[in-house]
Amino acid sequence: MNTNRLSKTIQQALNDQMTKEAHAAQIYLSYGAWCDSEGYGGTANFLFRHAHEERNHMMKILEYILKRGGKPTVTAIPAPPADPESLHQCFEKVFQHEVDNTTAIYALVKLSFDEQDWATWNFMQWFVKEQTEEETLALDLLDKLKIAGGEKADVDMLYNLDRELKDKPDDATLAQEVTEEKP
Ligand code: OFO
Repeated sequence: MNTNRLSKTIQQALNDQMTKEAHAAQIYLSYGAWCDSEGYGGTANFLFRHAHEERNHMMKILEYILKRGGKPTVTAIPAPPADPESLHQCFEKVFQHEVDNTTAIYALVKLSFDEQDWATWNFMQWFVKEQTEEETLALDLLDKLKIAGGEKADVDMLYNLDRELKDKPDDATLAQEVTEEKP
């Protein structure tokens, strides 16, 4: 009797996404290590916390495959990309990474829709919302750096920005949470 409620294609796609989340954690770890080695300890702290979040995303998918009667396969994680050359480039890479991840999440949503696997479609909605939040967070980093002067930001500006990031909340406010009283 087949007790796996996931099709082969969906299970494979979920498994690939699980590895992508582990890869994302490595990317944040690696950028965090670069930041710290360059003296941006506050930004490193923010990125290390984010690496932890990505591992949680990985665990959610692993657990989902198991709970649907499937079998996750833990594979090797690709190496993170090369170090950034500046804080500005680091934030750009973070933003681009999140956009790429959103594309992968949307592909999984579409696949589950096409297969009429509503359980997986429903599960993936959590990730759709999470990606909106993570793109907002990454855009916010770029905005803050833009105000500080972008590539031309001076040492004082970068110092203050770095300190601010140490305590930056891990969650962004989404548009649907906004009210007139709390824009
Ligand atoms: Fe950075 O997000 Fe996972 O899914």
